Amino acid sequence: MSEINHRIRVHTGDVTKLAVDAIVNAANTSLLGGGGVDGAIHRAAGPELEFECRMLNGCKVGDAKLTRGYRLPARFIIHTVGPVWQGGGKGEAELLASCYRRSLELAAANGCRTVAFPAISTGVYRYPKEQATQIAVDTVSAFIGQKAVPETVIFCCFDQQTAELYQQALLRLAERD
Ligand code: AR6
Repeated sequence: MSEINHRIRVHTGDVTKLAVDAIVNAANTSLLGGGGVDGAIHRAAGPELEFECRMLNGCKVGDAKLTRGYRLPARFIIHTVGPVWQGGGKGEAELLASCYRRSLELAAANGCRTVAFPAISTGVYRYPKEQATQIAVDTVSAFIGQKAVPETVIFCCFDQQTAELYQQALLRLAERD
């Protein structure tokens, strides 16, 4: 197992429960809340979160913005906007990779040692799960391979099937390195 593999974990459960330095939100360009993990994060963080988000003037697809975590156990929330899957020919892969990179850059800039990601774009935005998992693992491993911070990245999967996809991708990564 490579050093990078030791810095990546897979967790099955609700990302709003994790006491980490930052959790990542799969938001939309308005940053004003929605369904899925975004709705769960806004409900758990409380109304102060939307107040701070209103001052951010939205977020572009592939970019990320940081807020406080309010009532969450996590100190910060990094809001990123994944691409809507449109068949794969509209730059979706590069935009999804950019979500992970920009989120990790913000985490590093704010001294976050542990960051937890949900599977961005794989719900309402319909990105095929296997492809999205590969992009998440490749982008995160390339980033942390170059940087000491974040020390640990958690892929927080809502269901066991998604967790298994991540475990398989991490196994391939370990075999490759
Ligand atoms: N913890 C961890 N993962 C979760 C949770 C949770 N509490 N809830 C859902 N997931 P989605 P998207 C998983 O739809 O595809 C919103 O309305 C879920 O099983 O939340 O990027 C936004 O406002 C799936 O694997 O995000 C946007 O409009 C993954 O999180 C839009 O949805 C992402 O599903 C973004 O769509």
